[in-house]
Amino acid sequence: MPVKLNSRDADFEAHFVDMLSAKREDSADVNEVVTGIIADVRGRGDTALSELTAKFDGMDLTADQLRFSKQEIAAETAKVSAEDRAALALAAERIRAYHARQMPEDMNWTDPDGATLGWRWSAVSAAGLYVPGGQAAYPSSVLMNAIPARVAGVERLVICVPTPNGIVNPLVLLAAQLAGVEEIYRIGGAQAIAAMAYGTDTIAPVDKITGPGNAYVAAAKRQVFGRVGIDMIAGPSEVLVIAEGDQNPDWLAWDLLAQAEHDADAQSILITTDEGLANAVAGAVDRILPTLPRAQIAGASWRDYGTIIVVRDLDEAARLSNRIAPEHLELCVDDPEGLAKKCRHAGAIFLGAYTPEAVGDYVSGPNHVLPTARSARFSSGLSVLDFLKRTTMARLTPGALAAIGPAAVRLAASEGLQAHGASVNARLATLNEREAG
Ligand code: HSO
Ligand code: ZN
Repeated sequence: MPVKLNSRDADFEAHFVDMLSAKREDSADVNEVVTGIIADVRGRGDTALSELTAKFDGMDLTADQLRFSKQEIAAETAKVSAEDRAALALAAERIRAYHARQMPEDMNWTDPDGATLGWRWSAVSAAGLYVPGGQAAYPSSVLMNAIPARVAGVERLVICVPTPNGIVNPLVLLAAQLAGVEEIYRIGGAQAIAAMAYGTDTIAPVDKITGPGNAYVAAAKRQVFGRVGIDMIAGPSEVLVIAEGDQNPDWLAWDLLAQAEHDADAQSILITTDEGLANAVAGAVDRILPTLPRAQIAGASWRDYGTIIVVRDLDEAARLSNRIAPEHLELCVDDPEGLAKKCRHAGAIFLGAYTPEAVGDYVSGPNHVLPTARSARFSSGLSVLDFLKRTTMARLTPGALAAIGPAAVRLAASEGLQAHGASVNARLATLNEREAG
């Protein structure tokens, strides 16, 4: 049974804290296995990749078969219906347009001391995108990872996707094609992450690895971090819906179930000011749930983590929402913009009854790779910034060095760093001589 809470109840705070601190994922400790796999790929390269792919994915591949050929990609993508292709193309274009607006500008100014300062953005040279195989292979996630990289200006993009027993999702390959990715390898797991981080004879290493994966992939991303950049380690997905009494209970039930069907560890929460609506939504979920093909997954999520909270007013809803810091926040209220101003900690906000999260998962444009497990308190969803880095710039005129250099000399002396001070002083001395002469 989902948890039902009322903020007027005396024990509400204790129950709410329980809900916040509930651990939703018992991620297996796979660190040792992953360390072994990474060492193996570093040591034996493509030979290890072929062996591990035979072992885990039941595929016997020689090194030159690890990469999908142009002909294979063409043959697979040709299987996609015109309707699916058009839908994916619309999604790709909308995601591209949204992310194009995220590109930050370089800055440059001259301060009163005569120092010209600024910073410049540049893209990482090569990025690797991990795409899970099987059921969790979402073509939409390929677009959400690859398009921001492209928009940022990443020159080389690589995809690794396992094909257990040869099973390929043609839509994944089409999404890659729409995002302009041609370098695709049929490898998965920790071995794919190791290959992208360290490189093999066949796969040149990348600088940044993004994309979701199972416990092995997550552990591998953690272990190669530092050698390469990574995006984030995503936990199970969550939605918080805040609704007023006049909302359609069926619509809200579908929204909660859309989240629940992702994963038995996913969490769907409804906060409402109206007890009647709370009951109506709970009833609608119970009615709809058994009809879903993924009823088992959604049912487990709703039973174990589903939560309905009745609150006094929307201010209280916003305060609770900020404590939850949900990955997705739907505001099904009359003044969603007004309420959104009070909701600071959320990965993505969906305003109004006609903006279900599902539209954001695919086609609205913002990224669907978002901070989970309350990490929206301090982090953001995937964006072009994840594929860019900043280089700071400074140029001093002789006058600027004369003005601020002496302070550097002082600080160098206080840190006991003689050469630092001398490097500035040598120049100041020349300037003084020039002035004297
Ligand atoms: N809601 C998921 C993304 C997704 N939904 C992909 C459908 N496909 C995490 O934001
Ligand atoms: Zn989704």
